[in-house]
Amino acid sequence: MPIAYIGLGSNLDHPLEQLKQALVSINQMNLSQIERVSSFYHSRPWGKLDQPDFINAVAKITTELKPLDLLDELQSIEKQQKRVRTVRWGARTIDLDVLLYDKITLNLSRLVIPHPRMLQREFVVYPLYEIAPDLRLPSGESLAAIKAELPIRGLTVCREKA
Ligand code: ROI
Repeated sequence: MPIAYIGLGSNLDHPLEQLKQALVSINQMNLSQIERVSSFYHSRPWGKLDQPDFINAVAKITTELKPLDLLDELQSIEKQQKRVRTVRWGARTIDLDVLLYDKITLNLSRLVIPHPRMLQREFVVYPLYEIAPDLRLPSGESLAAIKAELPIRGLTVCREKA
């Protein structure tokens, strides 16, 4: 079955609870199952700096949903959790990104895989490495090599477990 990695992030309205709720919903998605979840991480905002800190995590799932159907399911979870899209890179109750889907690359207006900025973001790379240290990207590049070059920028593991 295809394997996908989902990035989760929140910095509004009880971020830890937002992530936990999203994980419950992801596990209830059609034709999909969570295989692993990283620790929860506390991270500094990336992009737009004048907003609250984030909680981030990465989940590994197996899924029989095609990439765009997976995206639809994730966006409907974002909607259930009242995500409002206003400013680019602004605060959000929940953000669910398809980071990787097997070894495919995809370049559609709605969905680009691998996620185009994931390799610059310590709050994606470190949690992903925690649950998939041997991972290689579709390009063949190893995640370990990317992580070795990426500053940690104050990222810390939250004490609370998933
Ligand atoms: N910054 C952090 N630390 N974590 C995120 O999940 C996150 N998501 C975003 C922006 C606003 C770009 N910054 C972020 O979408």
